[in-house]
Amino acid sequence: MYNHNLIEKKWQKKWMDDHVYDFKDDLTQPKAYILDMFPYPSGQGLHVGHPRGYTATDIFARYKKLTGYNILHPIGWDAFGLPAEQYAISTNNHPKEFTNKNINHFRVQLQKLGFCYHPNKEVNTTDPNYYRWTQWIFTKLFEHDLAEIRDVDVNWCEQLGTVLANEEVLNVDGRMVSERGCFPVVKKPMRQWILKITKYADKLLDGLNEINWPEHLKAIQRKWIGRSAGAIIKFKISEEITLEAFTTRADTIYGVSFIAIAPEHPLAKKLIKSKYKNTCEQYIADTKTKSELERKVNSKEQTGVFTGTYALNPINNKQVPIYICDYVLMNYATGILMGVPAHDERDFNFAKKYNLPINFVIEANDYEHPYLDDGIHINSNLINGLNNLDAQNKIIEYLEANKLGQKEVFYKLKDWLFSRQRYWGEPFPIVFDENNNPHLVKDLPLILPECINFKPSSDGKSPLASLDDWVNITIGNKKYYRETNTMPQWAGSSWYYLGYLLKQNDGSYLPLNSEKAKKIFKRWLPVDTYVGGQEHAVLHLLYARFWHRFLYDIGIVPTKEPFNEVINQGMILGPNGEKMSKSRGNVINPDEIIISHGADALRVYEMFMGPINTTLPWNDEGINGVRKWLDRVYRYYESRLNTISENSCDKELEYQYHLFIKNVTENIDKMNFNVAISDMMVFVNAMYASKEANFTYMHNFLIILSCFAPHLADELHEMIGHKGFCLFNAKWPSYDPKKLVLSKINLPVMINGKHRDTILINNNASQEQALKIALNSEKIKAQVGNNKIKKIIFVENKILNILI
Ligand code: ANZ
Repeated sequence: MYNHNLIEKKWQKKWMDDHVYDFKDDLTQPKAYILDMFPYPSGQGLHVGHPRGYTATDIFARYKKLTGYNILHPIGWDAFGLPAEQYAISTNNHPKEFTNKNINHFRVQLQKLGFCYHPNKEVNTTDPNYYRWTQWIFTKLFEHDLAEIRDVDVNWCEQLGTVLANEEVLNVDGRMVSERGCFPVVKKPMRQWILKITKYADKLLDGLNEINWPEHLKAIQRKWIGRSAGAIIKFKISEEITLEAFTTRADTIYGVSFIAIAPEHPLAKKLIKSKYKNTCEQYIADTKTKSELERKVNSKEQTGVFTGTYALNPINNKQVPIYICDYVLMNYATGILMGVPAHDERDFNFAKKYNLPINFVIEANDYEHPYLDDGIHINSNLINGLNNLDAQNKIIEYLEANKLGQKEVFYKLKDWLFSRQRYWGEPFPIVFDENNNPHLVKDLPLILPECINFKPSSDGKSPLASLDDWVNITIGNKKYYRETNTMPQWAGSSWYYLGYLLKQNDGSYLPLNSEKAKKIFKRWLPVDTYVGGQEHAVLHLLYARFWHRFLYDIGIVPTKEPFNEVINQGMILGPNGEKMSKSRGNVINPDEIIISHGADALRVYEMFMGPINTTLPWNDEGINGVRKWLDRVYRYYESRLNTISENSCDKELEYQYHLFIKNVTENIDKMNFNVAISDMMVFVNAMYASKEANFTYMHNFLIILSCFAPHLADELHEMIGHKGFCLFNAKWPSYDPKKLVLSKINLPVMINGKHRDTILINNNASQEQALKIALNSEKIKAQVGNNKIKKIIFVENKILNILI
């Protein structure tokens, strides 16, 4: 058994001392930007899930480097924001010192895994030199009318003492809870900063067509953006009041039997006739206690109350009753819908319950259930005989011509709620004047002030609000007060892949808007391969795409999209097949595995478990097996040290070698790392099976091994005579296709056209050689017996037919 502790420490020190992994740009080489989703440095340190994606990118980056690319493969710290702060609070620490301590711990852990991250490219979102540019991007968004302060119904989380973005709220059994910590979330009106991501909805949709992401990931983003094209139709009540309903099914307009308005709609109260006042007001009050999710999810039972008012259907001037219904959501489209029970599930349930007419306007086989599909329109004067799409177009045309409605597009995507009532985030570069108008602070960075009392409060005020000296300032002789909310965690992570490119050796950053930065972006964007967890499908990946597209629009970056290829790595479950968690007691600690089995074994095991995108349980026997294989590799080199030579007479081994290089290269290129490892295993068996110890094969095998087990590979490389050279700087071996011809082949032997045996002969063997071997076979001997051979038909490498 090799001593992994000794070997791994030795090589980590050498790589560090020799600056092996420092980033240098060589413009003569093509670039490969291989990115990991950077971690937030929690106090718990790395778990075994982290090295899965990180090992995959490490292997790929090393492979790219060995095949002649200039690689950028950086890491940094997503250190502002809720998770880091929450953890600091729960362990009674100040986020600042705590974050720095955790970063140091994470860095050491990553080094122990032998990753080739560039030490001179690390970024930290809490470094004022970094967040100066986070703030700068905000100022640009503000200048372009994409950031504004607004009264909004926010997701308020009492336990976290802050508001949350829609993307940070989960639906668990119909209840709204925070993504972090699973705490209850309620709707509450507050004055908040929002970023107008909805203005970018179409650009974000179009951009998806340009990039090489897995289809399911694109589908998640499309669904989240939720583009709905339809029409707004005007239902007149009186000269003063008209209700505007949004529909994606204008073709069903002849089937409308009621109008439904959201209980929160400002017009709702105006529609209530005195006779219905009590029931309606009670209903509106009851709705307030229901969450949006409850109203959406509870799809079986649609309820509502009649207002006593009617509206005119503009297509036929028929009177339709108006109901207040909680299944109509105020914050989607216009908050008013036209009810068509015959062709919509919810409207159907509603009509049944309140005995409203169910008028079919599309032919159906069965008139007992709503008909939702395409079909021939009936009972619809203007559009009888047309299918859905043609009917829709015709109705919209008619409505537009008569000013009764118009085409409209709505999105499920909401503007991005961008402020948090927390301490640990970037301060907004904003001051308000005496009239509460916001103004930009141009002198950046605006440093986050020291704050002893940093814990969140439940009154909705940010901890920074208590710092009177900081909050109140005088500019000229005018009084201003500062914005005291901070930015969410997603701010710093929305552009960090640009931050790496700007990071200088002296720790400073090139200005994001400089000409030099532009040149670097031109060379290095987009990110070629981005690996991370699927939990970021609609959070980070959407926000970062939005910021990037904005930076493209203002001429900062040259590409529309930031990440060309995204790969979601699967999770590693506990040995019992359940998600790893402290409470389940099934957590595997990578530090312990590094001590017991070594970092190389952990890396190879995590890649050998299965394809990178699959979720799999940890298995102790698996890591033991991998370690045994690494020992087998070590023993091979150790035992052949004295017999290594350049000679190669073993044709079988030569063939195996070229086949190995071909297969392993193709598999690494496709990121099939588990298959690449079995290619290595097969080749090690072939090396063992040969009497020869060929220097070239042994050397080139180590170059490939160095991607997976870099410490062991460098150690063995030194053992076979290369002192002081690191394989990181080697050149990927190539194979010779001419050598990919088998040295032995199986030849079928027929007697009188009937298959009798298969013999092993040399490749391209002659008829005589083949016949000689065939006639030695017991099966063939038994057939031929004493018979005279009349004729022989032989096709080289294909067949031998003996006629008797
Ligand atoms: C009439 C109709 C007839 C509809 C029919 C559907 C089928 P998506 O595709 O999700 O955008 N709707 C409109 N505003 C709403 C709101 N604020 N809350 C809840 N539902 C609302 O859905 C659009 C459809 O959802 C609209 O088209 C409307 O019902 C309803 F056979 O109008 B439809």
